[in-house]
Amino acid sequence: MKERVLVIGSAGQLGTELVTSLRDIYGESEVMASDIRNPENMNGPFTQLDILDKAAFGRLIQSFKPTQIYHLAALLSGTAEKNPKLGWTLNMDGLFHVLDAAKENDFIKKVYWPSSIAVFGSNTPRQNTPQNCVMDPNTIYGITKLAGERYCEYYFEKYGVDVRSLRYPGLIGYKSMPGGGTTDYAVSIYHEALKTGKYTCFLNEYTYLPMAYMPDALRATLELMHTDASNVKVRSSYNLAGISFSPKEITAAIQQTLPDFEISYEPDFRQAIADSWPQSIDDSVAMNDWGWNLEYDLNKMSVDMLDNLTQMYQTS
Ligand code: AKB
Repeated sequence: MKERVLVIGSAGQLGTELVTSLRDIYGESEVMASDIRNPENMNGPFTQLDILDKAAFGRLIQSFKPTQIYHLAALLSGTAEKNPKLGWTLNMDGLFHVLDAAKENDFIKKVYWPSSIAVFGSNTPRQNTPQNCVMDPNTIYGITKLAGERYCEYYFEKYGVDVRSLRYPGLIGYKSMPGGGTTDYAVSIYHEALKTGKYTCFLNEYTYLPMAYMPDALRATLELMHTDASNVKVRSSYNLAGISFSPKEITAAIQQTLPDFEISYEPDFRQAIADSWPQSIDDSVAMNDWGWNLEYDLNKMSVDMLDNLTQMYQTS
C-alpha cells in the first residue's frame, strides 16, 4: 500500500525534523506538512492549517487522503500556563478532530500523537517513574496530555483507531528551537554557550529532568509507528526515559569542550512545573514491547550538539 503522511504542527521543534525523516522514508510528495504558521525554510508540500478549523481540516483530509497522521500541534507547558483556555482548547479539540477523522475515514490507518512526562504529578514516584502509577498533573499542559492519553486508548478500544503515542521527555536538537516548554533551557544553553559563553538558567542547578536527544526521539517515534500493531500493547502512551541530568551536569558536559562557559541561575515559574515532574523514567515496557533502546548519553549528545551548532554558526 502506498503511504501518504500528514504532519500537523510541522513547523514546531519535533515537526521540523520529523517531516525530513518521513520524506526520506516515503518520498517528498507523499508527506504533507501543515501548520498554522508558514515555515521559514521548508521545501516540499505544505498546507497552512489551523487544526481547530474542523471544516478546513476535513477538506485537507478528503483532498490529500493520508494513510497516516502525525498530530503534533499543541501548546507546551510554559505557554499553556500563561493561556490556560487556549491550552485546553488547542490540545484537546485538535486531538478530537484527528481521532474523529481516523474513526470516520477508513483510509487513515494510523495516528501518532505525542504525550509527555507532564502527565505525571506531585504524587507520582519521581525516580524511575513506572509506566503505570499515580498520575496527578497540576499543569494545564499535563492535564491535557493525560486526558488525551485516555481518549487515545478509548478510541483504540471502542473504534479500533490505531493510535500510537510516546511520553516524551524534554527534546534536545540543533536543527530547531523548542517553543514554550519547561525543558527548553537544555537547548538554549548550547546556543548561548557558543554565542556568548554565558547562560542564565530559569531552573535551579539541581533540577533533574529526563531529556532525549532528537535522533533518539525521532528513531523512537518511527520505530513505534513502524512496528506491527500486535506489538503495541500500550494504547495510552509509552514512557520514554532518555537521559536524566541537572543544569549543573549539562554545564559540566559543555565545559569539557568550552572550559570558560559560565552559568547563573534565576528560577522562574517553570521551577514549580519542573519540581512536579519525574527526575527519571522507567521505559522498560517500550523496550520489551517493541525493542526500544537509547543511543545517546549526556556527553555524546553534548559533543554532537556543540559540533553541529559550531558549524551552523560558522556558515550563517
Ligand atoms: C515541555 O517542557 O513542556 C515539553 C515536555 C516535557 O513535554 N518539552
